[in-house]
Amino acid sequence: MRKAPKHDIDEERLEVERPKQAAAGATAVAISMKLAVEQMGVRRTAQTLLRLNQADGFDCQGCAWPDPDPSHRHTAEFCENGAKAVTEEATRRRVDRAFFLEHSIDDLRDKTDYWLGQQGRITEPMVLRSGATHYEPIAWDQAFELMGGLLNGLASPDEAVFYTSGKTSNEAAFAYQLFARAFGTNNLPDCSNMCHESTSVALAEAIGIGKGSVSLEDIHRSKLIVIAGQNPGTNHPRMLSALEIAKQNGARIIAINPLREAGLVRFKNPQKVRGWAGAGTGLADLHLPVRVNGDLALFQAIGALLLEWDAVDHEFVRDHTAGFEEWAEAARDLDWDAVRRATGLDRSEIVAAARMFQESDATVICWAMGITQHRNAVATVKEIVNVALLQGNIGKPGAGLCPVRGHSNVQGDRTMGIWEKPPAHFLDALEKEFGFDPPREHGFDTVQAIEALRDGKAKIFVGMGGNFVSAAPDTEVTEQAMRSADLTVHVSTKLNRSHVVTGREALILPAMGRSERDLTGGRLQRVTVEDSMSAVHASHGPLKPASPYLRSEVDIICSLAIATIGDRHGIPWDAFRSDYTEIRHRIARVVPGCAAYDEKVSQPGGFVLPHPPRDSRTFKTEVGKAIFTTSPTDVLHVPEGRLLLQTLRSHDQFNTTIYGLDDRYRGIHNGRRVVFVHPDDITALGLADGSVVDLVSEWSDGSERRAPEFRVVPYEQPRGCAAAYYPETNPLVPLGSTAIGSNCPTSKSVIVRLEPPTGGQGVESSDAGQVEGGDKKRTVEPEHLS
Ligand SMILES: Nc1nc2c(c(=O)[nH]1)N[C@H]1C(S)=C(S)[C@@H](COP(=O)(O)OP(=O)(O)OC[C@H]3O[C@@H](n4cnc5c(=O)[nH]c(N)nc54)[C@H](O)[C@@H]3O)O[C@H]1N2
Ligand SMILES: Nc1nc2c(c(=O)[nH]1)N[C@H]1C(S)=C(S)[C@@H](COP(=O)(O)OP(=O)(O)OC[C@H]3O[C@@H](n4cnc5c(=O)[nH]c(N)nc54)[C@H](O)[C@@H]3O)O[C@H]1N2
Ligand SMILES: [Mo]
Repeated sequence: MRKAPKHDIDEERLEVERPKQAAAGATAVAISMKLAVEQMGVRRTAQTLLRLNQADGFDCQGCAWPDPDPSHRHTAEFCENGAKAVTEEATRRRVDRAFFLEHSIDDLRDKTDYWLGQQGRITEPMVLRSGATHYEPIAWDQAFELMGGLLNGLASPDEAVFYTSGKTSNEAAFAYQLFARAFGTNNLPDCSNMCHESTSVALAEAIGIGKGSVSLEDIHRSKLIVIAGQNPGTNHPRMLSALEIAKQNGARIIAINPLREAGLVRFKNPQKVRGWAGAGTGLADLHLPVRVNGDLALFQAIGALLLEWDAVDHEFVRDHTAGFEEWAEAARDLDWDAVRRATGLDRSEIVAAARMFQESDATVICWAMGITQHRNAVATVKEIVNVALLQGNIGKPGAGLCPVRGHSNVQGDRTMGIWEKPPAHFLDALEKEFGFDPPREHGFDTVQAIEALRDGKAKIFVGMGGNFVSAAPDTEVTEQAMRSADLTVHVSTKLNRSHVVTGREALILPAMGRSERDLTGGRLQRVTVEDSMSAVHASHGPLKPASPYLRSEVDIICSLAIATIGDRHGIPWDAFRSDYTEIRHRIARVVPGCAAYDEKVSQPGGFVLPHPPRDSRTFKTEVGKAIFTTSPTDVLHVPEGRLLLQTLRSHDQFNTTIYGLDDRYRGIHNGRRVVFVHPDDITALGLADGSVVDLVSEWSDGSERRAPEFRVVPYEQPRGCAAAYYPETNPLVPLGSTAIGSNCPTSKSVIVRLEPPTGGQGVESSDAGQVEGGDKKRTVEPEHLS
């Protein structure tokens, strides 16, 4: 019997309690074990979790946080949420042909992402024929034939879009981009476009490479670790172990976050006996409750103070940077009133933080989605770089820039060429290796792909993993765009919303996951991945695949290539899928830093890719030096009676995959449709703890978007800010609202009003109800002060 809630909100069961003051500990172990044993059984649980993140095991599908070097790994080198991610994949539940016979597409469309995901692993390829009410089985060869036929029938290869989510291995990613380019397009959007794109753009411009510059060892040896816009207790729990070591070595920590997240306050290490019962390690020495979107101004202010105090590494600035004088001039002129309005912080709080920078000669700055998903995100990351450059905190032990990536191989996918804007040197290398002329014009990123589908300029969508429909902004527009495609194809492990909001025809191609033994071509295959700190290593799964009909992503891509372009360009697809070593030999010749790739990944623990700023303080920017960037201080203006909403993750989800309905550290149980609001704002808006409201976003073109029925929960944070979970809030983020320079959707700054439920989705209310300042159509534009 499949039993699951149809709606993720259960008003009667939703419970709210006080937020927690510490992360992990014994509860975390108990919870991960309970879920794992329920879905995998005892034997499979032991078999799986003990191989996780071991040098001879498989890489966790959870986050991209690095593993300690092989000699320092624990027997259980995983966290609660890693265990959940593995359980989700290694579950014994199945979605088979009987399931699809039982559930029509209309029926499935009514289910939540949570329900869909809980049904289990997909077991065989399925097709939704034009006009059909149900998915039906299809043989693999016929599926490839169908795809190949439609792809070849396009007026131009640019009418196809090849999306990637960040779990795809390096081998699969390399083969996928090669196929797309050999077919003739650079339309290779990926989840990165919604994630760390602002980081990649800013770092490439400022330091010449779009990746972070630290190793795990640097974190352990750092004197000051700054964690901005990141919630490691939930999203990168193994980072807490590294922070614990750093603390024991004397590091101090500053947390910059509108919310006081449990994982930033105190950590009880579940891998140590002491951690189960004791008080744990206190982490953050200083918490700056910055207003949402205030980080640009905050880092400008920290920089200005360091300059004023002459806490500057003059030698580094002189030898390795450009643009200092211009930046310093702006810093001296900083508008402190604007800083106060943007950050919501007192000058004394910022001074306290800047003193900690001044007193540290080895600072690491970490950041994630709280920084990258804003209109000013690229400028903010550059401001973080300015502060690091000022004190020479790059390319020295214990110091550096540490963007903490999301998906376990999102960084590797980009290294392998999953990029709609490939650099010319990469295309030249492809051309030299494979002898064809790859397309040179830039392709669509995620937002452009949605626009192209919406406008009929793209007609086929292929998703290598992921859940495009739920992850992308502006749900209604995105769903409409997908529906206007001729064909949507998803290579997936589990069912999700993207399988039920489809083009005229649709395919679900079930893939093996990373925990599974890959015997493609009759050989035991391994794959490789790259973590957030540029370390590349091999991964092979221990488990029998969920069904004998699953194929590996590499196999699926190579088979699709054969069905679509055959031996055009003479690319040996068959050899690639019979032995992935053949792909690694090509990676070695095409991808910078990957010479002798197959040999290097064979060493236990793998190898680290070159990073010129980290390795030798070399900056391959336009001017050959690291660049100080000067940006205007901006204050996001929020009209009266409105709140600035950030959309974030609960403790029980991996992106659009919902594991359960609790957000333990924030005190939420049995529900997800909650909106966290400051107690005084609740009163000021005429609402009460427990009121049910619609969230309505208002945009500069006068249009509105609505997400219905959220329960108001009082929660400590700066006045005027609010928070609610993604993906329930994705309908509120307009497609056109993206970061300047990176086109990343602004999922962390959405201006909303809260109003009594209208009882219908997308219905415009003419009544502003209890909300004050009911001038609904007011234009909302960031106020730029310079
Ligand atoms: N268990 C689990 N692990 C995951 C994921 C998951 O969903 N579940 N997702 C993976 C992925 S793809 C990613 S990208 C990462 C995401 O990891 P995070 O970036 O930690 O994810 P979010 O929940 O979006 O959290 C953003 C944090 O930024 C804060 N924040 C919001 N706005 C601002 C702001 O304006 N300024 C500052 N300073 N802070 C702000 C929020 O309060 C929150 O603490 O995690 C990865 N790991
Ligand atoms: N409002 C708002 N929107 C956001 C964000 C936010 O903070 N707020 N965050 C953004 C971010 S940071 C990201 S990274 C994106 C995430 O966007 P995506 O990466 O597209 O979404 P996921 O939810 O991670 O994808 C989950 C699906 O991947 C499939 N899958 C899982 N494992 C495998 C595998 O091994 N192989 C294959 N082939 N498929 C697999 C399963 O079918 C599962 O349903 O969402 C973005 N959207
Ligand atoms: Mo992400």
